[in-house]
Amino acid sequence: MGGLENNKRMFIALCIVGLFGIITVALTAATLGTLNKRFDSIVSPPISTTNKPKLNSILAETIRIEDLMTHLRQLQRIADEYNGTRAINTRGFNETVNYIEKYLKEQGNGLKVMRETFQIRNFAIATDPILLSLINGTEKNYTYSSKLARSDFTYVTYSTAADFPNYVRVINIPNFGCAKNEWQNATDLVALVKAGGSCTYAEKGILAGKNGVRALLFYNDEEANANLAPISVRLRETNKLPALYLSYAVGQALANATIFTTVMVKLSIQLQNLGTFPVDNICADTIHGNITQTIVVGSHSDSVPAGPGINDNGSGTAANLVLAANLARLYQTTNYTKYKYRVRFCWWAAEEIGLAGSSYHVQQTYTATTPGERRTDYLINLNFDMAGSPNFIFGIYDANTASNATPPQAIPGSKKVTELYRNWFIGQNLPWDYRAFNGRSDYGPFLEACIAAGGVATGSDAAKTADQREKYRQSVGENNAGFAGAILDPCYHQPCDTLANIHQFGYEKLIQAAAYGLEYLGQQPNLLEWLYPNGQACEL
Ligand SMILES: *[C@@H]1O[C@H](CO)[C@@H](O)[C@H](O)[C@H]1NC(C)=O
Ligand SMILES: *[C@@H]1O[C@H](CO)[C@@H](O)[C@H](O)[C@H]1NC(C)=O
Ligand SMILES: *[C@@H]1O[C@H](CO)[C@@H](O)[C@H](O)[C@H]1NC(C)=O
Ligand SMILES: *[C@@H]1O[C@H](CO)[C@@H](O)[C@H](O)[C@H]1NC(C)=O
Ligand SMILES: *[C@@H]1O[C@H](CO)[C@@H](O)[C@H](O)[C@H]1NC(C)=O
Ligand SMILES: *[C@@H]1O[C@H](CO)[C@@H](O)[C@H](O)[C@H]1NC(C)=O
Ligand SMILES: *[C@@H]1O[C@H](CO)[C@@H](O)[C@H](O)[C@H]1NC(C)=O
Ligand SMILES: *[C@@H]1O[C@H](CO)[C@@H](O)[C@H](O)[C@H]1NC(C)=O
Ligand SMILES: CC(=O)N[C@H]1CO[C@H](CO)[C@@H](O)[C@@H]1O
Repeated sequence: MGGLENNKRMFIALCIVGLFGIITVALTAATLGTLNKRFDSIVSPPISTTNKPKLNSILAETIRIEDLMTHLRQLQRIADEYNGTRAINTRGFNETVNYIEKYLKEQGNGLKVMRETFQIRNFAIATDPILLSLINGTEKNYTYSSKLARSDFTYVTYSTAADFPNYVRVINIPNFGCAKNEWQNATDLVALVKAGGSCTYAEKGILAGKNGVRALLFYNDEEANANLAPISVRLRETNKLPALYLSYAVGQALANATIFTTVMVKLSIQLQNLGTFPVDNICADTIHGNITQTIVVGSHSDSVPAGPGINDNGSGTAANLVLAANLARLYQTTNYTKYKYRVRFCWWAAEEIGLAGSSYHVQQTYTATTPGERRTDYLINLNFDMAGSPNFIFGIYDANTASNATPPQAIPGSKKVTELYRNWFIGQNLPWDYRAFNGRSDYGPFLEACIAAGGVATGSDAAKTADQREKYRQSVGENNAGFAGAILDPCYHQPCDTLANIHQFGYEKLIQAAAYGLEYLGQQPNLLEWLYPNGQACEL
């Protein structure tokens, strides 16, 4: 009897669970239906209204792989013609910028195109840097060598020059130095800070600068990563602090010594004065939309010196060109409802040396007074970079992984952008993955300026897992599933980053997603309120 009773209860429970499932599915369908209906009512599509856009976005429907590849072929031609690279301070970079500008200007009057020139500092040390420590009355002079394996320490690119007349006390920064309060006792001291955590070296450098630190000593604290030698890293070109990178052994010894006693160091870093060279950002604005409520869509225009940079990040450059041209064309030739917001498409220079172009641009907005150019005139930054990786994933920047240092004002909007991209991939029956929202591309300076950000990318130097491959196989088929254990872009930062290094299916879909996101934001009735429910005010 008791058993039967239990079975009956179980049956009822199962029914309830089943019913709940059906209701959930129905609700989801209804939500999607509503979403689609809303799109149909907002836009007067150039495509027949009875044919609801398959991609859930008119702009996404205009994205064709042929157009993307046409631009990439031009970028490859430029690299081939100019010594295999499009890195800054080379002819290949200048020709890339000229190509972008010329193409945008050919799009008629729908886009207002401008160049923004700024100077980049050349960087090289003049003499071997010196590092001395004084612990318990014992002075130690550390070994420097340009061969990292033999060196106790090395210089950090874009360190400032320094020559300490006296010893300065060292403070060991707790955790990883990614949060403001970890630097609170470091004023006027030399800060010893570990690699890693949820922020970049550049972000640690910025926090250190804000707290009046005298110099930075980064150290590699991970025996496990087998790299016991010091590492070559760079800070932002705008860095204002002397900085060195210590070997595992030296870093540990200093960190341990700070626990028991006072540790002091003296350092000397001398730089060559190599002057500066000019580089240009390019931006193109839609002529429609409120200039005090701007959506910035960015990608970067330079490659690393090592290669033509067709996936990294020619694929972003080309995608941004197609988005700009197609939006301008929709505005000019169809009844597509124009967004209430201006869209500013930008191609940032010098991303590869530490986000120099986007940092410069955002820096200008802090002091600008002209309407349309002020920080508060920017509502959001969408960033598209590395979009055609051969072993691709559909990666969405996950704003839930933003570091503690990210200004809280930028978080709610960034999370909504994460969600809108995820919903699109789900709605299209496509697989997707999250990407760390670590500020390591051109959206970083926007986030730091309290501006919401987001975007999609197909991945760089991480490997595809077996589970990921299986997930992709089930939804996009064996041919598009790629390889487990292989890195997402095996040609990352290498000479083989050529036209052959593009996965055309992955690339087209990713940029269709990018277009959907832009349209979704553009069609918000009140984007400012949607992105900043708690207001845009922000202490910088
Ligand atoms: C081309 O690259 C090679 C090797 O990277 C270099 O030696 C040469 O000076 C470069 N030529 C030009 C014109 O930049
Ligand atoms: C690139 O263009 C700038 C001007 O914008 C010029 O000063 C520079 O010499 C050019 N560089 C090369 C390598 O052609
Ligand atoms: C320095 O002196 C302190 C206290 O006398 C001692 O505990 C510590 O081990 C010494 N540290 C080094 C690195 O010699
Ligand atoms: C430390 O070593 C460097 C390089 O050998 C040398 O130039 C410097 O004078 C030394 N400094 C002291 C204080 O011993
Ligand atoms: C700073 O110093 C105060 C007082 O000694 C201490 O309570 C606090 O934990 C220190 N903070 C950090 C981040 O070291
Ligand atoms: C530093 O301290 C850690 C933990 O106490 C210890 O494992 C390590 O061996 C020490 N390293 C050095 C170089 O003294
Ligand atoms: C443009 O946006 C601002 C807020 O940034 C608003 O005050 C203004 O009314 C808007 N202008 C138009 C024409 O809608
Ligand atoms: C746009 O709308 C107008 C008026 O509703 C109509 O006459 C015209 O044909 C439409 N154009 C396109 C390209 O759909
Ligand atoms: C050199 C480099 O990798 N540049 C950027 C290309 O795009 C990726 C993905 O956004 C960035 O992480 C890279 O920094």
